[in-house]
Amino acid sequence: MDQDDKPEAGGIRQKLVETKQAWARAGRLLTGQRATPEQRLPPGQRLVKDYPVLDLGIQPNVPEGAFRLTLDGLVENPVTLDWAAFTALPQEERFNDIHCVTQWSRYDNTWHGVAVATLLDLAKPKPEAKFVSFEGYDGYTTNLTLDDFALPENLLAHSWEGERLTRQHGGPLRVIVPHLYFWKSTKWVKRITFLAQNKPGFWEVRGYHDRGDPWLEERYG
Ligand SMILES: Nc1nc2c(c(=O)[nH]1)N[C@H]1C(S)=C(S)[C@@H](COP(=O)(O)O)O[C@H]1N2
Ligand SMILES: [Mo]
Repeated sequence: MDQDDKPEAGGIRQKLVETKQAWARAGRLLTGQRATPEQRLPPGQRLVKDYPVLDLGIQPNVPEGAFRLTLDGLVENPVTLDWAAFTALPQEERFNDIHCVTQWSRYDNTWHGVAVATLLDLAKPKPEAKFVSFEGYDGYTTNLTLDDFALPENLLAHSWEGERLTRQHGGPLRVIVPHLYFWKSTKWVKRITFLAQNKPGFWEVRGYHDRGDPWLEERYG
């Protein structure tokens, strides 16, 4: 493994960030095709059987006992849930495909966790809330519209294929938003903030698309 590709103690993988920013500038991987979700593999994607790990190289250790998830911003009922409170919420299963903007797609993933609808019922976003900002324990951020977040297939997942999520894949808890590129699915999720204005996140301010629909090839923008 190239030295520069290794996680650096206390620092993000700067080379990976620079490479991905350069891809955005160059429009790398764009095929110019458009497809609908009925075509299972989005344009420019390559199917993998393994489950790659993608992050900035900081994989925070968040024991369940130290875990807190905060829902705040424009909500009637701001809440911070500890692990017991989170896992006491109704548990659901989702089955879907995931698509990373670096070109890999993985079919048939089974997740367990809490549906976004359950969290929205709890926090109760105000009518002014139109956007959502996510923060991970590694400092990563991303953004969605509230409409994209509220879709029924989305989950806050603690398990994949019947096992607790590993630390590498975002355990103890990560967001799963399967209809958008996987950078929109925050690992080690810590805070979900409801906003009136859009707040672009880590990759969105580095040349990546604000929405990231794989079937429209919304890689960069
Ligand atoms: N907190 C956090 N979440 C993150 C990232 C990250 O660096 N930090 N990387 C994103 C990217 S680019 C991808 S493709 C997926 C990768 O998830 P995986 O490692 O489980 O494959 O996580 C997304 N969520
Ligand atoms: Mo990614």
